[in-house]
Amino acid sequence: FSREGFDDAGSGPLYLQLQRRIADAMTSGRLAPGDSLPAERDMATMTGLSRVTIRKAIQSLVASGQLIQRRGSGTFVAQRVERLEQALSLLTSFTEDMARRGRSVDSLWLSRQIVSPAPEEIMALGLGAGDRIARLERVRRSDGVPLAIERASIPLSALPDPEAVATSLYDALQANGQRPVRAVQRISAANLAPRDAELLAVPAGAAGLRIERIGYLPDGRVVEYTRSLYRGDAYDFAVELKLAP
Ligand code: 16G
Repeated sequence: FSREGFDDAGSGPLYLQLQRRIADAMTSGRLAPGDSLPAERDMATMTGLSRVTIRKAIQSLVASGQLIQRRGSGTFVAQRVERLEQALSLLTSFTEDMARRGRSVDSLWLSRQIVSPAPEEIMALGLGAGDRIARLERVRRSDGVPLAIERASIPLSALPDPEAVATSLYDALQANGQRPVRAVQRISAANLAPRDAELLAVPAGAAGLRIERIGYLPDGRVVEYTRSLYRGDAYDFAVELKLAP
């Protein structure tokens, strides 16, 4: 960003001129998704505009979702995603879903621990007194774009070593002969709290889908209790309906 080209007459308010210039840089690819913008102070020096003007231009791009502001670390170009259509009737893993689409996967681990279960985990997993669980929390990404935050609770009988999960939880369960064969899933709406929005690189308060999956083994025991937050701008869930009997 330089001083050149801002004009006091004719081209509209200065903040709009700057806003247009930032938007052009995003369209042309000079500012790519995930790139950070210079600090407000530096932008003021570069452009000769006041910090108030800079802030106004940035705020309106933040409000329209084109820029993301993170406390303490600055302003970034938002990552746009193509929407993914996901069948609701198939019991697949995130890794399989993405592989089928020819997309890469990786995870940002938030935590991976053996812990004493919370009351809701004891209920969901049907555990006995003193049982411990593996709790895995990660941000699931595909082609570098964060799509979901997942918190999985697994009985230690099915996953004695949480470190055994390299990429796919279901692969690790499969290796122990403990992959779920049936699951019940619940989806509800949620506005993303600031911390979750930050992890998913969307504006705070953006629409999300809270998904809870309880996965069962052939003998009916619960092997997985997973709570996820999916980006609302990234997923369409689709299911085929049949006439009620
Ligand atoms: C999906 C499942 C999640 C499961 C994970 C395993 C939903 C809402 N969630 O993300 O319950 O734990 O797949 O994926 O579909 P992985 O084998 O790639 O770790």
